[in-house]
Amino acid sequence: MKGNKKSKGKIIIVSNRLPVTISKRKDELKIQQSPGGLATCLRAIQEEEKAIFVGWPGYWPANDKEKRSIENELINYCKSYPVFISPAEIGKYYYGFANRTLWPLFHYFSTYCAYEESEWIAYKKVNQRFFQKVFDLADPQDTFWIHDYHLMLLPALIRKSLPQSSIGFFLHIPFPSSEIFRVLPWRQEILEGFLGADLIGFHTYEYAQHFLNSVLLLLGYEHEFGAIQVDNRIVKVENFPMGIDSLGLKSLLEESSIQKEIKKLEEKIWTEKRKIILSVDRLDYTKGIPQRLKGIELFLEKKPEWHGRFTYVMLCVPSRTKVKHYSLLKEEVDSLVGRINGRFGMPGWIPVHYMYRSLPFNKLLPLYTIADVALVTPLRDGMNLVAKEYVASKKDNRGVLVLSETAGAASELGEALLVNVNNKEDIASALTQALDMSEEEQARGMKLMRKRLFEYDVLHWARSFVQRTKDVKKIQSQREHRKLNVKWEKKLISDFKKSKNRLLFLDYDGTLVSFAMKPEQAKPDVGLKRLLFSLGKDPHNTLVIVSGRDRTTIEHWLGKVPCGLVAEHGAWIKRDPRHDWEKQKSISGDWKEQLKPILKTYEFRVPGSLMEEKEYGIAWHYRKANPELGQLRSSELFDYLNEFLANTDLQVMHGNKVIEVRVSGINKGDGVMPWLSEKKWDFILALGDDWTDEDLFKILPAKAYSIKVSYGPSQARFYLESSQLTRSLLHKLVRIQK
Ligand code: GDG
Repeated sequence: MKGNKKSKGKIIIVSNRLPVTISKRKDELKIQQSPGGLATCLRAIQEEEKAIFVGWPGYWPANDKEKRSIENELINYCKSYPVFISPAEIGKYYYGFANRTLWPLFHYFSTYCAYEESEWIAYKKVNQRFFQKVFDLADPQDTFWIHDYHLMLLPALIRKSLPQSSIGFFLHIPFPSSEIFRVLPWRQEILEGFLGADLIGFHTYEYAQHFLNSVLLLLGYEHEFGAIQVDNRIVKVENFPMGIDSLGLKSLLEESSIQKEIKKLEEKIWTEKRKIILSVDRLDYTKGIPQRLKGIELFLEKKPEWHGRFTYVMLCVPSRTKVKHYSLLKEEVDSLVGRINGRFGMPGWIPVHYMYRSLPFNKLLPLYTIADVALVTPLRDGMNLVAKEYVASKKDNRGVLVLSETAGAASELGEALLVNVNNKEDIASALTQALDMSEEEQARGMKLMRKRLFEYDVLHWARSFVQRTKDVKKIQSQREHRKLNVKWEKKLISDFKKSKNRLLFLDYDGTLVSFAMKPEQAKPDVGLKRLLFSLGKDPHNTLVIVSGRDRTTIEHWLGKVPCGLVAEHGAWIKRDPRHDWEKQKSISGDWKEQLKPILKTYEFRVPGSLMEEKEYGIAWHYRKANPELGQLRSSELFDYLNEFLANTDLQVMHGNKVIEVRVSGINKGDGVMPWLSEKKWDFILALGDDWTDEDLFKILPAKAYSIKVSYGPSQARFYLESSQLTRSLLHKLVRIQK
């Protein structure tokens, strides 16, 4: 890593492919623009100042000299830093794991997936190689923007070595439902890879939800409005629908060579008097090409009046030809085209004009412009930029887009004719509707879609993503300031040392012990008891354990420790081991009988969850339940109970994997009052991890050391990351006493 601390920070854009590709012809190296949606986007944001690119240049140099010359050339030509990957590695990492495992799985083609250990190893190795490259290039202020499914391990690799860095990750393909994702043997590593980022972006809200569900189901992390707490960081998950370079496309359309090409095509159409239907895709099984052809075939069967009156121009760009399913698809498409043209073609007319090649964009654009209908019918597609480019090219607002409802673009282009690609009737009738549509109706839809595309173009997309990544980092660093760091810990210890009247409030679960699957499993170990004894017996200390547990359990576990006890969140207090329990408020427990059947129903509906009855409260724990179901049902129960108990003296709390009902006015703040008001203390320490501890934190004097034992919003002055760190802090205090 470079040490240039003065740098204001650049954006390091990392993707599998660089926006340019190197090739060698007749001993001469050529630099060309890379094909594909991502490359289109990268070129558009190249103008963003201080952005550099890291990626594979698509070429393996013959020797070191050639390697160096490529490196220099790419840096000077387009601020691109190549990561060289050998042909053998490309076979396993790119054609293998990325395109034989991740691509089909994420597009719901799970039966096409190969699960090859050696390909996974290659994937890890290449991600590591990318890491090394970005590590060498990075300055402390830089922002990383990592793209797509080839590099899902990279965020965590960067996070591990550069913990303070600002990292955004964007997935260009769909994120599948957790039921699909969970079949991946390396699902955990992949999710952990993602979570190295500060911001994780998807094209649609649905993909983001699928991701959040997988994280919950497989790693157990809940989220709040798309924010996941990972160790001491917040990771935000949001949707950023990618736009296209609408303005670039508009100005390209005005170029005279393009206008000439458009005119030429229009004259041909005018002579032939045929409507043009267009499709443009990589030849990929996700693009629904055979399904679309079957839809066309049905249309031809049902609508003889259209025979000879349209041409379907089908541009298929060769893609991943080394992967078996792609060559099989090619055979299927060839044969379907042959069958349709054979069945319906006539002298002077063939219905499907099939081009299996790539076209330069200046040839593609005139095709968009003259097409009456665009057929964009993927079975699954992250976004689909062709649909957007088609609409953006329609300056005169003429034309109809037929769009698959399973393309990410469908959530933004609702005015298109949306179809279910698996239903050929649907495609055929959308085609009829499109070809018959009046110009007024075409214009109505086009205008709305175009307005959106010009407002939310690719630069808007890129800028908002990068800005959001930086924002998340800012939130992180604001929270970071509250950490009980070495400096503050020293101050706490020295204040402790100087003081003679110390009051120590310690929550139990999550603060002194980690959470256990069942509430009764979290009993104190010998080490903890010893630690509490040492703290409690010092005459300068008044130690109070402040718990939500029932008084019998807490007394059974800690009754002999020289300390005060608060049970059931303040319903009961015990001044010291010699005193009896005192009731804080006179309350009847009759209401519990009414609530028990409700909580029992939830216990039954959510396997693994359990109801716990306390003397003055009742709780439903779901730590052991399926995380997704637990989260869902707990929100449902929480809402239900709040409504049910409105205008009563009861309150509902949503704690850490628990919903609890108790009498209002009983809380940890009130529970500790007898100690707090007893005398003037010269040192107060309060440690707690949960929502219920907030009542305690907020009544403490400003100088008290209130510490939340987890990262998240709190009234506490400081936070610590774990119960282990709590214990280590307490051990330091005990050592001072000696
Ligand atoms: C991935 C996701 C997501 C196509 N043929 C030619 C050509 N193209 C250009 C188009 C368009 C791009 O390629 C295709 O973009 P897509 O979005 O349709 O598809 P993917 O490449 O699979 O991209 C996709 C995208 O990432 C962005 O996030 O939308 O869902 O799969 O720009 O114009 N360009 C040229 N000649 C061609 O023959 N020059």
